[in-house]
Amino acid sequence: MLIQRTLLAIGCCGFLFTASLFGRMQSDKLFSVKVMTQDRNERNQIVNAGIAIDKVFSDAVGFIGTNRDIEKLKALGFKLKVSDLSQRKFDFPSSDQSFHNYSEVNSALEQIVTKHPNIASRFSIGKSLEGRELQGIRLSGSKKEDTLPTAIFMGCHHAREHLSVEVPLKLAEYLSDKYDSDSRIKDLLDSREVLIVPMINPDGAEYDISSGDYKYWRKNRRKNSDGSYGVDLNRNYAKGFGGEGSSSSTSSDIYHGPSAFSEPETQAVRDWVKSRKKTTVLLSFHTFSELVLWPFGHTNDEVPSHTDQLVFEAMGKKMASWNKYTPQKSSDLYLASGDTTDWAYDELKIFAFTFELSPDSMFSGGFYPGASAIEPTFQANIEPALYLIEKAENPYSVLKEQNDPLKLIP
Ligand code: 0X9
Ligand code: ZN
Repeated sequence: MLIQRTLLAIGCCGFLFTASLFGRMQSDKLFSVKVMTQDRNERNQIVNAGIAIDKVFSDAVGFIGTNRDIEKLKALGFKLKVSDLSQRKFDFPSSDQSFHNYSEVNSALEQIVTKHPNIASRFSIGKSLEGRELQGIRLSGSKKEDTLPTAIFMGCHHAREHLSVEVPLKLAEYLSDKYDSDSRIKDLLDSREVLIVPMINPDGAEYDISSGDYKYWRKNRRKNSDGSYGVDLNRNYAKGFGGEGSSSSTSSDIYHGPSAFSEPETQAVRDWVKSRKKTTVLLSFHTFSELVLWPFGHTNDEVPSHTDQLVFEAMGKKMASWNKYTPQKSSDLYLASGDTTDWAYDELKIFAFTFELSPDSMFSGGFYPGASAIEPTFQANIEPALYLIEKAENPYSVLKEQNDPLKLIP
């Protein structure tokens, strides 16, 4: 079967990765790798080898990895196309300055509160491993906590996914700026709580930009027992912990950590989300690939409630009709165990989604698409976000609307 795989004819220059990785140890050298795959089973074989897939194509997957990853996949019989990232210098477009680092995120949140003290307040859900406050913003016309239906938005579980910080941050600015002038937003915020934590993994995000070059860093900055660094926060939640699509190898980009919720960042999310008892919907922003994903991701099984499955599908497809992303059940992409949304749904019955934001592929900038991607990506996701906030009142109402011919008219 492997012999039938054809090598994709792509020249190295076809890759648009722009990373200067001088100073890395030889063993750390990074490669962009395209692996020819025929189906989901083969994609799952790859994640089970400890690889963090970045992009799924119809006939291949792409990832950033080391020589060890490449050798593992070769031993499994996969055909690969490898491009050495160290040959490429990262070109710093001045426009990348408009991405927010950790302290800029906090200043931006503070500015919103200063501008809109009537509806906005800051909060912290806890501290990162290196002691950074995991800061968030609460937006609501009501001062009373935990009385109104609540929608939660999070960004940046993965360090290098900087666009996933910008979109929830812009959402906070948008909602607060429009409150006085836009009756739809005013009505929504007067009848809901919106909680936004744009940077769940500040240690990783800061590390990724710490040398002036992007480091393609994904995990947090846990020093593991063998001296390697990082736990994949999106493999560290409890549901399906340690299962398919996660790795027990500390050096893997999808290392799940020593136990479920071993990391302060995921503990903070767990305790905070659990404490917000009126939460019905949640959206965790990631990049990239332009996908709308819903549980389960750790198993090919459907969620146990058929009604909930229909709600996930209806909401996911509706949101995808606006941002034009591909809607699908997470496990149809590839299996990944221990992610935020499987836990939030399983434990708390929250309708929890993952968005893989723009760009659509590594050929259009991958994790580092440049700041020109911020505004269009945000614009594409305003309507999905407002829809989610609206449906926080009663997610099950989407089933009725689906059958209501009047609501089918856009
Ligand atoms: O693998 C992940 O954690 C997410 N993709 S990313 O490229 N941002 O790392 C997807 C998580 C949910 N997906 C699946 N269970 N397949
Ligand atoms: Zn991610």
